Amino acid sequence: MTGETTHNLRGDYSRMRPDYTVDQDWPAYTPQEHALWRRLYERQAALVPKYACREFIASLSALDFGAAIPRFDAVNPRLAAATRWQVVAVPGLLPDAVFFEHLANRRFPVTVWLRTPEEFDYIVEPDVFHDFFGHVPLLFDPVFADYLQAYGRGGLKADALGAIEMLSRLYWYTVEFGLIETSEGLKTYGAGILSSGGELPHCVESDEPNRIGFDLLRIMRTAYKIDSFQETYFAIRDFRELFEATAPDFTPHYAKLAGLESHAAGEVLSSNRVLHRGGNRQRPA
Ligand code: HBI
Ligand code: FE
Repeated sequence: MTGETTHNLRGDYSRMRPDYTVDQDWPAYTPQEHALWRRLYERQAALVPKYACREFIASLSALDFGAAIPRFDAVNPRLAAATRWQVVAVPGLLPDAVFFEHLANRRFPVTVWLRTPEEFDYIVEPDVFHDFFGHVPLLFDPVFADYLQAYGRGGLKADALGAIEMLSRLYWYTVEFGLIETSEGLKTYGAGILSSGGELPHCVESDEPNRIGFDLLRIMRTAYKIDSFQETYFAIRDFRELFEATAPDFTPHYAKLAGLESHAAGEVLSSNRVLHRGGNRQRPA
């Protein structure tokens, strides 16, 4: 998740347009890639009914894209009709400002390449499976869709204020790894979880991680791990809470947070609304 350079990234950035978009070139996917997509999809679709929020489940079954890598131009008319969002094809991770500019204009960048079979269980950079399976279904929810656009606008502003890190944490702990409290128990709406075979059960069933009520400033002060399951998850009550908490201008928040030390990823504070305190963690003697 870095903006400045693209050279160690895996995609082909040589043929993109100035806004980093490319053509999906759907005919170029191989039968092996479509077969790998089906395997990835089947595993996740089997887990989703138990662990995903109902908005995700409803979209996923309506979209029905399990048979092959989806064509972005086939989903776009439906997405436009539902929430006026669009999917655009990109080579991979984008510089922060480019990413935010797309979100602010209701365009979600989806990586075109698919992981290798060796990366079935785990991949570092987002690929088409993570981006499409994890992110696209919730773009059909009107409140979540508005949140993501507001996030993009906030990102452009944060860029100018030197506050990208705080905003990246918000993205991480909501869009990628967020939980939601429902009458049927804790579920997830985070794309990083929804596209992961291991983290989907782990996030709500494991004793190990902390699960804490959503708290905007607390999240913006909290470091995160990119190479392991999360040590702490934050739960919203609904997408409205998320949208409303993040609607005001963050400028005063950034000023307040600037002088403060970060919280470690696994820390629990007395001010937190603790839903579950993680166990099995090594504690200092
Ligand atoms: N680019 N394609 C893509 N996908 C992301 O999720 C992404 C990105 N660039 C930057 C980025 N995420 C992070 O900085 C977020 O915190 C905003
Ligand atoms: Fe993602």
